[in-house]
Amino acid sequence: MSLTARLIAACSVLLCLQPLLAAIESSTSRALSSRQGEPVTAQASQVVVTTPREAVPIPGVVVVKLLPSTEKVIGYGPPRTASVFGLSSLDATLRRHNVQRIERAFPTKTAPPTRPVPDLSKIYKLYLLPDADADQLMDNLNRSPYVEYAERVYPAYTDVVPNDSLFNAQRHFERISAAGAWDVQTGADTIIVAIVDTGVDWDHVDLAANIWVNGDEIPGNGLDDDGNGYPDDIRGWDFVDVPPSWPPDIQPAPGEDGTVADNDPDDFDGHGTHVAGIAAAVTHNGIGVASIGWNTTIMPVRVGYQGGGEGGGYVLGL
Ligand SMILES: [Ca+2]
Ligand SMILES: [Ca+2]
Ligand SMILES: [Ca+2]
Ligand SMILES: [Ca+2]
Repeated sequence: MSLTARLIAACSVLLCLQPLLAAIESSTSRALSSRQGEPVTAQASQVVVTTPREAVPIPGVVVVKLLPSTEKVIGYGPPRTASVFGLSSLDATLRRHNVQRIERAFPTKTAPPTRPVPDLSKIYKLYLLPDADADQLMDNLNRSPYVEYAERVYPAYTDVVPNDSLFNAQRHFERISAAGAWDVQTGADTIIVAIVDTGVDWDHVDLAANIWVNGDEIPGNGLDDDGNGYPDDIRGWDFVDVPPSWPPDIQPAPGEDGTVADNDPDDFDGHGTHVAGIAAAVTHNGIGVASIGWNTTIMPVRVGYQGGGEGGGYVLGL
């Protein structure tokens, strides 16, 4: 096998290598699996989605919009304390459901608009006793020939917003509507994402709490306690083992760990740490950045290195 085939090199930045990284990720991830759970990439079928916040209508309130023809009959609205509209069949429905009060939903809109804008003057809030059957009233009103629509009122929840100090500078979350997704779920530490890259700065203050821990491995005894083929792999693995026979321009950078595979997948380049932060920096901890995965678990897998050439980084052809 030629050197070129064994070593895939030379993107100006390692971002160019993400498709390759994704392709080799699955085999590497399987190699590092443990009884704690298989590492996974963020595929939708593998993510456990929690139940969204249940939408519960506000009790005792129904909103109704009258048809324009109805208001021509009854005039433009009752006084604020009224409990009837002044139209016998409609009022009979309100009395049957013990409607206590009628108010305009938009108090300043007391007449139809003179411009071509939505007519808010025909929308009313009906207040019932809290234990009244508001759904039944809504159904009855929707069958009335005087009503355009009737509906329940639901509370509007604010989106989940993390408190990380740099969150407001992370404009990409807006573009993917992340806050809305976080209302549904914010990740889980049971989901393990293998970051197959240049390693991960695993003791970084905004990553350390989310780094995978191999609970089946006894650290520091030189043995492969969990039998997965990697001794002392307590937080991932470093596959970078560039032989000295390779050309100087694709050797690891001076001072960079890169000639012997080992159990320390630390990052000398920075790219893998950046990717890990996007996926699962510790989020809502008041510092640093937010991530998509909040408290999702990161498994550092080092297959790339900084190198001393001009390409910006190299990835091993595994
Ligand atoms: Ca092991
Ligand atoms: Ca061990
Ligand atoms: Ca290492
Ligand atoms: Ca953070």
